[in-house]
Formats: sequence, C-alpha cells, structure tokens
Amino acid sequence: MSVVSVLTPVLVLVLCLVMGFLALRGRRSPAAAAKPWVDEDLRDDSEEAQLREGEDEEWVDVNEEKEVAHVPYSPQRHSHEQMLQRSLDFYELMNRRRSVRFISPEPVPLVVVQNVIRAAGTAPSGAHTEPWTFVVVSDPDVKHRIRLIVEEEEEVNYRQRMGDKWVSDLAPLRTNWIKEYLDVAPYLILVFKQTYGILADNKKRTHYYNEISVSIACGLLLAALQNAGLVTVTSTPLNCGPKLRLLLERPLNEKLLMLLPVGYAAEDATVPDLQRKPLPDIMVHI
Ligand code: IYR
Repeated sequence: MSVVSVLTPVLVLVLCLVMGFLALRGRRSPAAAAKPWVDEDLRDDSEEAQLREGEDEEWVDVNEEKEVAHVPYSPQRHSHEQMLQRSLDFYELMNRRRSVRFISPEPVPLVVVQNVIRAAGTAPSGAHTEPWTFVVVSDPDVKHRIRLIVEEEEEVNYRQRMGDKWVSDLAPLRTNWIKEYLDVAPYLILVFKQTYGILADNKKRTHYYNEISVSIACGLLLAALQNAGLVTVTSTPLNCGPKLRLLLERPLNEKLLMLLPVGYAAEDATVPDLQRKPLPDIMVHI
C-alpha cells in the first residue's frame, strides 16, 4: 500500500471533522438563515420560548392581588367640522416627518425628551404590563462607545450579513455603516423591550405581546418627537443588542428594539425625495 493511499482517507476524515466543527460553530438557526435581517438577540422571543424560559422559575400572575376598579370614561368629543380639521392637521404634521440622518449638535432641553417619553409610555400594552425601558444617553463618552459598537457591527452587516440584494435595495437611501449622528445628536434613545418582568421579590411575570407593545410605544414616540419639532431616524442596529445592553448595564430580560438619535435637524440636512403610497394603495374599505 502506498503512503498516498493510506493518507488520503485519513486526510479526508480530518477535513470533514474540521468542516463539521466550523459549520457547527458558525451555525445560525434555519429562521436566521432565511431572515438575516432578524436580529439574533431578538429572535427567540415567541410565547413558547417565554414559557420554556420560565419552566423552573417562579412566575406570578400579571395582576396578582390587584383588584382594579373600573371608572367612567368620557373622552373629548369634537364637532364633525372640528374632527375634519384636527384629523387633517395631524396628518399634515405627520406627513412632514422624515427619517433624518443629519442631526444638529444644538442642545435640546431634557424636559422635552422626558415629555416625549411620557407620551410613548401612554401606549397600550399586553395585560397593561408596560414592557418598555427607554434609555436616554447624552453623555458624550457613552455616545461614542455606542457609536464604536454600532459601526463595528454595521460594517460586518453591510459587507457580509445583509447580502448584495439588501445592500442594493438600500442604495437609493445612501445609508452606510458610518453613523456620525451617534456622536453628534444631543440624545440617543435606546428602546428596550422587556421580554418578561422582574418583581421586587425576583419573581417573574409574563409580558404578553411585548414586542408589539413596545413597537406601538415607538410609534407614539416618533409622533411626539415630530410634534415637538425634533427629528430622528429609527435605527435598528443588527446584532448590536447584547453589547449595547451590557454597556448600558441593562438586565438580561431587556432586548434592544430600536436606537433613536434625537435632536434638531442639521441646517444642511438632506433626505431622499421619497413619495408615500396614496390612500387607495394602503386602505381597503369593505
Ligand atoms: N441598519 C442599517 C441598514 C438599514 C436597513 C434598513 I431595512 C433601512 O431602511 C436603512 C438602513 C443602517 O442603519 O444603516
């Protein structure tokens, strides 16, 4: 038997083992392979996963021992004419909102941001669990660390994770992994969804529909910012969640959903000249 015929099967075996090991190490779930834009940190949050997570832990009822009184509610009513005017005014205000990536360093009073977050916190939530944490960062050093984390990951996103199609779909928006606004904007608001609640006695409570609830809160937050004359861009930095959570010292039950730089628009800010779909394309009346 020649040396070659003995060594070849051995080499093939070693190669297979090494490739198998590398494949396992770099493994992503089938869902991840199919949907690379879904953040790994956000992925495993189905109701099922929440239930699994709590198997050997002590969980409590969401509203344990809380008898909630039901009180009369009479919201403001307007005449038809006023309703028409108000609905149009609000639409026109919101229609001027744009995602702005050029933000002025000019300071913004903190109390305005506090009010905006109060408005976001009025969102409805599953079983009224209010599963959100808004981390407001104005410290320049922390903002810069956030920028370093985001830019490092976003470069990998653009170069590898997102793929050619996604990158070319974004080309008209002229986005890239350089995020100057993370240093420049007077505030960064990092919105975390709490996948479950932790009570004072360390018991857990289920946060039903936490991602939907926090997404609704984000919508209100965007409207409140627009109403205050501030701008933002709804950035969702892919795969930065765990590092940012650690940097900001947030607990394990909190997952980053959105990162919003907030401030006035820079004087020379530009936005892509996009059109919105007309009503018949977005509304079906049955
Ligand atoms: N998160 C990246 C990429 C990005 C993705 C989508 I979808 C956008 O609408 C815009 C950007 C970034 O912030 O650059």
